[in-house]
Formats: sequence, C-alpha cells, structure tokens
Amino acid sequence: MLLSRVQGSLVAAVAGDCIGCLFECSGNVSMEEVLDAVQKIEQKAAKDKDETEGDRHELPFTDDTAMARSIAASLIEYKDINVPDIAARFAKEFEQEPARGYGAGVVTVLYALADPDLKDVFQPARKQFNGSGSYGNGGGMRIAPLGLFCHNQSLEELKEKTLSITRLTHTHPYAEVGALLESFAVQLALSLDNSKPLDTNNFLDVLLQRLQPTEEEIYEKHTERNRKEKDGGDKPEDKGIAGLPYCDKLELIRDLLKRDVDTDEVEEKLGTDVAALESIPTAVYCFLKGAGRSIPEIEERGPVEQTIIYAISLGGDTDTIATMAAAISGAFYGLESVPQAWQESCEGVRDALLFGEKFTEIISAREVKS
Ligand code: F2R
Ligand code: MG
Ligand code: MG
Ligand code: MG
Repeated sequence: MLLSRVQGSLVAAVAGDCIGCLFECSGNVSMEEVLDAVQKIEQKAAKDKDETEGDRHELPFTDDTAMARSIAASLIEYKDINVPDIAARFAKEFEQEPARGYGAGVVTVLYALADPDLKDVFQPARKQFNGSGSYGNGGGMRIAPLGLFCHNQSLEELKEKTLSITRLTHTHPYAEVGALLESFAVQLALSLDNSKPLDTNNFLDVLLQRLQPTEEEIYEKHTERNRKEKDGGDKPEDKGIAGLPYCDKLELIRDLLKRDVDTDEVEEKLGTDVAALESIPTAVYCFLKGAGRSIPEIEERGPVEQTIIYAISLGGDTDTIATMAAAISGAFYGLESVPQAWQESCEGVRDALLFGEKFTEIISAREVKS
C-alpha cells in the first residue's frame, strides 16, 4: 500500500538519523556496539510503555531530519516545490535550533538565507569554499521526501526539483549527483513491486541507466561553466571531473554484494565520510545489503533494521548514511518493517507519519486528476 511505503520511508529515515547519531564521529564502530545500543533502546521503549508521553525521553534527530522536515512541510503546503519557501524554512529551522549538528560550512549559507534582503537564494551556496561549492552530503541527506513526492512523475521532473533544492546549499557537482542518486533511489524503491524479494541486480541496472546520462550532463555543464568563468577572468582554471565516479561506485556495489566482504573493505572502497561521493553510494549499498537479509549477527531482524544497523556499524558519518539508506529501504518495505520500539523512541516520528499521510493524499489526488 502506498501509505505504508511513504510513511515507512519517512519514519525509517528519522530512525536512521536518531539512532545513527549516537555514533557519528566516534571513529571505529563495531556491530556489537551498535547492537548493544539498539537493544538498550528496545528495552527502554518496553519500560516507557508505562510512562505518560511527557515523561519519555526520545532520541533527538539531527540536521538531516531537520532539513528533510522543512522540505516535506513545504511540499505539503504548496503541493509542489517552492524553492524560496524551502530556503526560508531551512533558515528558520536553523535559527530556532542551531545545535542540531549542522555541517561546519553550511551554517554560513543558512545565516545568509535568513537575510530578508537576499535577492538570489542560490548565491550564498555558490560562494562556498572559494566558489567551488560544498561537496558535503547535506544535499543528499535531506532529499528523500522529494523522491517520494515525485512518485509516478518523470525522471526529468525529479531531476530538476532535486537540483533546485540541493543548490540552495550545495553546488559542487559531486554534491549534486549524490543528491540525484538518493532521490532516484527512493523514487525507484517506491515504484517497485514489493510482493516479491528485491532483485538487487535489477535495482542497480535501473539506477545506473537513470544516473549515467545525468552524471555525464552535470559534469559537462560544470566544465563548460568553468571554462566560461575562466575566460571571463572570474575564476582560476578548474581541472574538471574525470570519468563517472558515481556510476563506477554503483558497479563496485554490484561486485561487493556478490562477495562476503568485511566492513573495512566497504569503508575503504565506498567510503563513510561527510563527502557526498564517500557516503551516498555507501547508503545504496547498505539498502541492498539489508535487503539480502544475510548479515551475520542480525539475520533474524527485518531488512530495514538490518540496513540501519549495518550502516551504523560501518562508522564515520553514521547518522547520514543510516538515514539515506533507511529512506530507500522504508520506501520498499513499508512502515511495518520499522520496529514499533524504534518508532516510539525517536523524536520526529509522529510528524513523519503525518507528512506521509499528506503526501499520499496529494499523490493520490494528482493521479485521479491525470
Ligand atoms: N556536521 C556533522 N557532523 C559533525 C559534528 C556533529 C556533532 N554531532 C556535533 O553536533 O558536534 N553532521 C552533519 O553534517 C553533514 C552534512 O554536512 P553538509 O550539510 O554537507 O555541510 P557542509 O559544511 O557544506 O560540508 C560538510 C564538510 O565537508 C567539507 N567540504 C565540503 N565541501 C568542501 C570543499 N569544496 N572543499 C573543502 N572541504 C569541503 C568541509 O569540511 C565541510 O564542513 C552530515 O553528516 C550531517 O549529519
Ligand atoms: Mg569498523
Ligand atoms: Mg546529522
Ligand atoms: Mg551526519
């Protein structure tokens, strides 16, 4: 059912962020440590059943969810994307709760977006890192709601909307392609028949088929823009981007899934850091790995749980890789796959359920009309 899958994606993403952030930046993480933390959360949820709502202490969400919520709320209010409104929501959310763990560079953009005299909402992001733009994963970490919202809409539409939202804070081509990979993966997961096991090879084939021309186009445009700026004397020469590193990583994922690889190899080959290229393909891998339901130590758990626990066990940018992987997984497996104890333990789940209801209403009304 569409409702369960839309809610499943939004809720799993919140859980990935809230549980993942317990380990963000804590260096090497082991599966035992993650399982221990998860078991404590589950035991506490069982105890909290007897508490009144106000006495429960939920795991707080971080910037990943704060920004995703802004996008979801704006899409619901306008029933389409409204980029200046999303910019204003990002700025207001940051102003109200600056300690959600935002990236060190993006805060400059968020301050600038709060300026009522700002004429061009994309300008602060373009100025980041001496004009090269941020390559952080902040564009991808928050984009899942758009992939859901664009259910049954064209890839071109999803692409343009993803890029507009991403460019409010991130303009480096790697950040853009990363956000596209995440939104494409969420849209694809929601569209597939989930009454039979996921065909991981087919998922990768379709994703690659969709991403490749887009990745090529983004880099070509970037090179062209840089050439013009260099000729105009605005910028020093840029070496450009060689090859298609995201597509290469998707091929690598296919290979990793065939073998019994340890987390060190995954970390080394796919990455686990704050850079989009070093974390967004990793999230896709974690989704597919969890879908295989064969991770030692957690084989008895469901696929969304396996995806989140495994993503966190890789270490590094744990909240962000877990939230992105979970958003894809929840879109395929649905709300029933997110344990009740996890739902009760994470801040922001109730809102995610409401956003899911509204999204489903909007998608269904759009489909009746067309
Ligand atoms: N910020 C964090 N985690 C750090 C500490 C959190 C801790 N819990 C706490 O509260 O103290 N997590 C969040 O940030 C990531 C998303 O970051 P985003 O939005 O992409 O930010 P930014 O600043 O644009 O980029 C992140 C860093 O990447 C490096 N970088 C990016 N582009 C660069 C460029 N062109 N040249 C050089 N460096 C570049 C910089 O170090 C940026 O600060 C998520 O993990 C989210 O959870
Ligand atoms: Mg490790
Ligand atoms: Mg975060
Ligand atoms: Mg993070």
